[in-house]
Amino acid sequence: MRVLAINDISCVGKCSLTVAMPVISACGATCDILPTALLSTHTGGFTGYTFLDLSSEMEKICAHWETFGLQFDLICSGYLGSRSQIEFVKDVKRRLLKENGVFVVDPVLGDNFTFYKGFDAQFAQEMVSLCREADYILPNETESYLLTDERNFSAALKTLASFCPHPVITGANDKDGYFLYYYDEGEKRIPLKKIDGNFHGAGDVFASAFCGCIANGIALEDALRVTSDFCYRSIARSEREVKDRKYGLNYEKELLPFLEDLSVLLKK
Ligand code: PXL
Repeated sequence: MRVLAINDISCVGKCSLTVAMPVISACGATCDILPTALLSTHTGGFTGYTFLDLSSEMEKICAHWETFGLQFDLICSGYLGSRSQIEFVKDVKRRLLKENGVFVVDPVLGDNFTFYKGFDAQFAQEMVSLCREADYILPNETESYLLTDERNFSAALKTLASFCPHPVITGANDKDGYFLYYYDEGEKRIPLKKIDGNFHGAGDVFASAFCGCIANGIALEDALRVTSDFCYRSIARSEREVKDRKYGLNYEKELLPFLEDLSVLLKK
């Protein structure tokens, strides 16, 4: 199973590729990478970070892979630095995804009902056009709002389902609790345990573990349940162990129990 993770390298802060590579590899899949940008840290909470756009390298890297016919079973995209990169990812899907391959889009746009630095409404609209090409999309509650302009989760999910067959809203604060919403021939909701606060990088841990499950052929509901459990345990551990939350989740010691859950599903 060969996975391509398209995301940035934030050297410090445990997000994007520094999470995708260990988590997807631990699930037993090959995780190749197409880096979109190189940053000294992520943009959420650090100041003075460096940012090197890698768009021109991305084109050359893909052209080289085509010379020897490289193709992927699953492509997942995350943080994209510009509207032209979104266009390019559509092109990568057409050129490098196998015929029955799976395309997962984490529409990284923002958190706490605001855009991350450098993103705006026009960028969100471009992200909608990428979501239309995906099999699964993984917005958080802020991103579900920024993509649909809808704060009601049932309504947002319905709009997201008009973009792609399997939207997943990864954590939704509803009147009656905290839920994961997903669409699988109709609206489905899984209750989640909630730890208050903002945990940077949690979306990347979720997306990576989810892709690891899907790459192994795990059914959607099972994949969402073990992925959410892994995220919850990683957040709970981080709440205890991490003083400064911009440094990301301490997910590493929760990998083993997650892989045990995954191996039970693989024997099903
Ligand atoms: O975790 C999402 C993310 C990924 N990559 C970069 C970011 C962020 C969120 O702030 O800044 C560079």
